[in-house]
Amino acid sequence: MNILLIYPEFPDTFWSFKHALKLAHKRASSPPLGLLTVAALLPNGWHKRLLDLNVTRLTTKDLAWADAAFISAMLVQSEGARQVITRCRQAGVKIIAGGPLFTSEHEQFTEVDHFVLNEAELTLPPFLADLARKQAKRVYQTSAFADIRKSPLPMWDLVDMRRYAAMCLQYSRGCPFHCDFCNVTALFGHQPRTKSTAQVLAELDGLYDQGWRGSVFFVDDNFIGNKKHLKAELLPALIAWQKNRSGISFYTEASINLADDAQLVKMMVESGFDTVFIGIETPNEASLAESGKSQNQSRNLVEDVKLLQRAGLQVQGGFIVGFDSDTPAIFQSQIDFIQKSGIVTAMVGLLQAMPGTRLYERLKGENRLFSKAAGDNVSLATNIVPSMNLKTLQEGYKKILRTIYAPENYYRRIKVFLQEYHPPKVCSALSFHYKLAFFHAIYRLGILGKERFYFWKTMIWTLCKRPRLFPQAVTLAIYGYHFRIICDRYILK
Ligand code: B12
Repeated sequence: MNILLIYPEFPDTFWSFKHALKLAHKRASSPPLGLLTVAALLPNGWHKRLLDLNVTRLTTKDLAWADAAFISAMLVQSEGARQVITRCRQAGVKIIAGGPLFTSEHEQFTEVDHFVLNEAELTLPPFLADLARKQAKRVYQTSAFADIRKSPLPMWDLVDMRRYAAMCLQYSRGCPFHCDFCNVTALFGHQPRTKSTAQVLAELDGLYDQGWRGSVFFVDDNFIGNKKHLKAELLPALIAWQKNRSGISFYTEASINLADDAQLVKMMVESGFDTVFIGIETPNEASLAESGKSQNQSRNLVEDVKLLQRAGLQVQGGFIVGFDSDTPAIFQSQIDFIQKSGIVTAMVGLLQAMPGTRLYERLKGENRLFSKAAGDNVSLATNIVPSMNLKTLQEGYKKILRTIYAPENYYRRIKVFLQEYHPPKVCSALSFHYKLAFFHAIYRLGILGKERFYFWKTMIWTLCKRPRLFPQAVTLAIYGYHFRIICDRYILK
């Protein structure tokens, strides 16, 4: 069997980082780990090729070679997925689809031959067994969660690593918290499931031995979901792993209670973590209470962020407006919070209700859902009827984006962050691509850009006051360039 593993193209969104990546001559942020895992679950004798359409094209020759296409996508890739499906269909290639998009709405894709939904560790083996007997059904799904200690090593040899900004690795699935708008527990469970330390090290060795140097994204829903296991096993092993290696740093997602555990933070930094994405959501206590985000309540969130920055972790933050408890005062409070915290990469979204969440059920009961959730959370779209007037909400949202991504405020945040930040000892190597990005940044931001005054002011300040942090300052300036393009082209137009 000749198999294509196809990942459709992402649209131009906040999260695609396309404009920033272009400056570094990279095509995408990271490869599709789901498909690499699926590849490893397919029979050894099959010939497999990965086509991530964010870094390469799907040609007629590819389709002529293939017997079947395994497609994976998120909701945000719906349009790209439809195009791929049509082309496979026209070329007579059998289509097998799985991953988050199809798991949430497979009924919409009538041209797909087989849906292998939920976690492939559970649903792919019965599909393959039926296929071998020529009795494959149309849909395979399950409500059970896989034991990821049995997940295979992703097939890294299918990836052209040079095209990506980071590699990825998954240590755990699931989250112990129960925020009412978040679909993680519905998708992956309340009880975090972890891989063994040996598995994680084998995955890292695989990446390292294949020549990867740079950032590795632990794509966990909440990396600190099982703190005990982390502190006793994984982190000590990562610290030891780093001792004989260089050039690898880590990045992950975690909840704010990370700030309560100094030992955990110290161990994470020692093992090479330099960035963490945290769902801050809102400085409005009433909205935190309303959404069940108990881990963020009754604490000084700005201080928590600063504590992490001082310890060596850059904090990226997710923010939401549009909770029932939000009044129009929320827009300025969010701006003030973001500016004060020095969270440079602040992803602000309108509240949306995803199927499977408590929020979705509540609003459905109150007749306040008017369409399905858009796949992209940084946009003017929402599928809920907010308690605040929708126009007021959207205008307030625009005000937040306009303010926090305006060069003056964005570069001010870089400074606030760099003043606080203590860089960790373990760092990513400054690659050729980084140096290339640096020269492009000088040209695009420092010469052509309207922001050039703030750019140079920040760079000169950094060189004088925090010279070691110069690479971070340049990288953040490049991210800002991407965010501004997305805001101007799609959100604030
Ligand atoms: C890493 C990640 C990203 C990376 C993307 C990296 C990449 N190359 O794709 C980044 C940071 C860019 C990203 C961005 C976004 N993401 Co994201 N992301 C994730 C995250 C945390 C991990 C994905 C991953 O690699 N998992 C590990 C692999 C092994 O699991 P998997 O991909 O699910 O694959 C398994 C199964 O799904 C299945 N499977 C997958 N594909 C296929 C294909 C076939 C044929 C078969 C048989 C099976 C199969 O088998 C695999 C093994 O079990 C997930 C949450 C999660 N826990 O999965 C969210 C998640 C995928 N993201 C999500 C969303 C919504 C987004 C954003 C829109 C931002 C947002 N929060 O709104 C943006 C959109 C991207 C864009 N460019 O605009 C949602 C998707 C929901 C949906 N139904 O589409 C998820 C599920 C998070 C959530 N809480 O809902 N994301």
